[in-house]
Amino acid sequence: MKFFTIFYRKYQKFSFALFLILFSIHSLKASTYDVNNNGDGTGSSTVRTLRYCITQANANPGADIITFSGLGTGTHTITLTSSLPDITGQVSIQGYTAASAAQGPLGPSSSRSIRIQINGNDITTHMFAFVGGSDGSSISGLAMYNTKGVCIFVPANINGLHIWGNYFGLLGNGSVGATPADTRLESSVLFIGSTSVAATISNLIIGTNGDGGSNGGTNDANEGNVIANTYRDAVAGGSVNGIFFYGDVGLTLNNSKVAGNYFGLLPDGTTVSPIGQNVPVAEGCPISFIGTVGTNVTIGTDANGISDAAERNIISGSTIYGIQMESASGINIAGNYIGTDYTGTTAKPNATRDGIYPAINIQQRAGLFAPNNIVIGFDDRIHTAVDAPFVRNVISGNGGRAVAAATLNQGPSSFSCPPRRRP
Ligand SMILES: [Ca+2]
Ligand SMILES: [Ca+2]
Ligand SMILES: [Ca+2]
Repeated sequence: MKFFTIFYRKYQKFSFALFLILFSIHSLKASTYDVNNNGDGTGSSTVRTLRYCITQANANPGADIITFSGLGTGTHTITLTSSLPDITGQVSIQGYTAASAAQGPLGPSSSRSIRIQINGNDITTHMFAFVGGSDGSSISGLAMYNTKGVCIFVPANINGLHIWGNYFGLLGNGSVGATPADTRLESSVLFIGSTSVAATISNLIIGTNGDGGSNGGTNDANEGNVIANTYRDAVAGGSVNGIFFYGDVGLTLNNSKVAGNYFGLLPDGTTVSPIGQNVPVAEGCPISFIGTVGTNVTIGTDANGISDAAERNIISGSTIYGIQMESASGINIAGNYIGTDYTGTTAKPNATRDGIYPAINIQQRAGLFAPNNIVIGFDDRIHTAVDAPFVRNVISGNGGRAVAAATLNQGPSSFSCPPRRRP
């Protein structure tokens, strides 16, 4: 009898411990919030707007998932009335869960179908913001357009954000619509960094993450974003870049990459929808760095033997630079097509405005020095001879020179330095 009493007590303790473990696992279990209403109201547990689902995910401890299956078949437009709530916890926003949506690679035979459209409705603030606490989040399968504010704002110290398989400046069907002015983006599209405090951002992946197989299969080829159809309004001013790494007050960027995206082209990889068009002064390019201190930052391929071709960015159709680096360091630019279509053989020029801008511009801003340490193509410190065919950029067909490096106040130079403007 004594034996059984001891056994029972032990078991009781064990079962209580098990209960505590299970309880704590349950309380941190990822919850899924399924959008079933395309309005922009506060919503409720039965009228689940995107705004409601973000609020719920923020309030629920631990990682969560936001899906869109409750909207049913077809294409659904969520028209914003203001910025969505800041994202303060880990969340995976999964546009491809919409009933009629399909992932697909970019290029002329793309089978991609995006069915969730976020119409910015010309709001002048950001659509999404991933702020402190949102580490490890992702956002995919959305078409964001028609805004005077930033589409995705990343102003805080975060570790881990994957932005993949989205269209920016386009409808879900990959077009600019019948009236391109109704879909265009009039602010920098992805704004990485803060305008008020120094930020450290790590493991930011824009496009293909090059893992070969996460996100439900070997879908690196499906993870590229398209950023096109930007426009700088002469009155509103500001810099209208595709991706703006903004470190005017300090931006440290670690282990991050921009890979597998199209800039300035539609998803067919051929049709130009320019970045920075119609500008009275030069402002706006596909990728722009200011004051960014990078470590292991890659634009293009890492040449590690996994998905290296899928990691190529195509950077074309910019009215000025393709890539601008102003006081930036620690950046490898490898394996991209800059100034061509998806084949790398037909010109789709950058520097179309007046032909004096180089495709890649490197310069220092007075008072904001960064030791450049920028590699364009092959570097025997990080690549082997076998990598050479993959890390080679094609920089061709542009209106201006391929690469220029200069200090801001060094002159005379044959290219102009754009005036500094606030975002
Ligand atoms: Ca949460
Ligand atoms: Ca992947
Ligand atoms: Ca790779």
